[in-house]
Amino acid sequence: MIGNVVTDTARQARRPGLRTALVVGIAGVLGAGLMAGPADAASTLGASAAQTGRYFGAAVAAHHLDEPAYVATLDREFNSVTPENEMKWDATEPVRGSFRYAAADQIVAHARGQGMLVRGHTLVWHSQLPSWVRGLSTAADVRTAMTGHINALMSHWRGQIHSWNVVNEAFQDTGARRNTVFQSRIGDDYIELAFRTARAADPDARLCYNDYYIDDANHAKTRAVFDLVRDFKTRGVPIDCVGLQSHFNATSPVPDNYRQTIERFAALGVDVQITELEIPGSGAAQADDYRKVVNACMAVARCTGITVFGIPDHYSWRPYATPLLFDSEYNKKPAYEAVLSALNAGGPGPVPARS
Ligand code: 9MR
Repeated sequence: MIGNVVTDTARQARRPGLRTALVVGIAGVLGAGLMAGPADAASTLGASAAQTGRYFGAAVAAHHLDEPAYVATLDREFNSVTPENEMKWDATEPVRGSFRYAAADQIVAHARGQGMLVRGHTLVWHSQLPSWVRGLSTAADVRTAMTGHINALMSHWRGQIHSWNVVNEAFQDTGARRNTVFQSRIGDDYIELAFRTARAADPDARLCYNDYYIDDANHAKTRAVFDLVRDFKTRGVPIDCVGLQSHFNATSPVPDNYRQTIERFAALGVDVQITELEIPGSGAAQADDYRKVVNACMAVARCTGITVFGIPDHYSWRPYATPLLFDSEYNKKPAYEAVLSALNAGGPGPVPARS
C-alpha cells in the first residue's frame, strides 16, 4: 500500500538497522516506473512526495518550536527536517572539545517523534566557523580538529540522520577551491578525509557534498563538483549524494537545464537532493518556478528529496524576498499548490543509494 510508505519510512528512521532493507523494500513495492495517478493524490507535501518514495522537508529553527502554528504546519506538511543553524560548527563546538547539542537535539527529537527524516547540516564549512578553528596554523592541528568534530557530531546522532552534508560550499564560482582554513592548511585532500571519516563515524548515513550555484551543468562550479564526484567514485572514496542548495532569485533563476544537471549528477552514481530551495515571489511566476524545480526532481529516479529553506516567509533568512511556500500567516501560497500537484503527478521512484 503506497499510503503506508510514509509510515514505514517514518518508522524505519527510528530503527536505523532496518533502513537499507526498507528502502529496498519501498523501491520494490513502488517499482522504478510506477506513476502515481490523480486517484492517489495526497493532500500534504510529505505524503505526496512519499508516494514515489521521496521526502519533502523544511529547514527549521529550534527557537520556533514553541509556536503552535509553526509546529502544526511542520507536522502536517513535512516528513523531513534540516536544522537551519543548530548543527553548524559555531553552534556545536564553539570552544575546542566542548560540545553543545541541546538546540539540535530539540529538533531531532521533535522530528523523530513525528516520524520525520533528519538531514544533518553541516560538518565542514568555512562560514559559521568558530575563530579557534580559523586560528589553527598547522595541517596536523586542522586535521585533528576536523576529524574530531565530524566524529563527535556523527557519533552523537549515529543512526538518527538520514543524510549529512559532510562538506559545504568548498568551491568558488570559478570552479577553483575556496580558500578556507581546511583548504589552505590540509590541501585538496581535506574533502576526501572528511568523507572517509564520516563513513566510519556513521556507516548508515548518506554522505552528501552540498553547494549553491551548481544548478546549471554548464557553470564552472558545477563542472568542478562533477569532477570531484567522478574522482571519488573512481577511487572508491565514499560519497552518496550531492545537495543542490538551489537558492534561486532574479539574478540566479532556475536554469533551463536544471533537470539535465540533476541527471548528470545521478549518472555519476550519486543521489541528488535539493537542499535549501527558495524562490522569491508570491504569485503565478513563483509558482511556475517551483513547479519547474519539482518536475525536474520528479523526472529523475535518483532525485530523492526536496527541502525548502524554511516554512513561513517571515522566518526566511531573506524575509523581504518572500521565497517560501507559506505566507506569514501560514496561508498556502500559489507556489504551494503548484508543488503539491507536481508531487502528486508522480514520476519514477528513487533508486536506493547503497543497497
Ligand atoms: O539561513 C541561515 C542563516 O540563518 C544564517 O544567518 C546564515 C549564516 O551564514 O546561514 C544561513 O544558511 C546558509 C546555509 O546554512 C548554507 N547555504 C547558504 C545559507 C545562506 O547563507
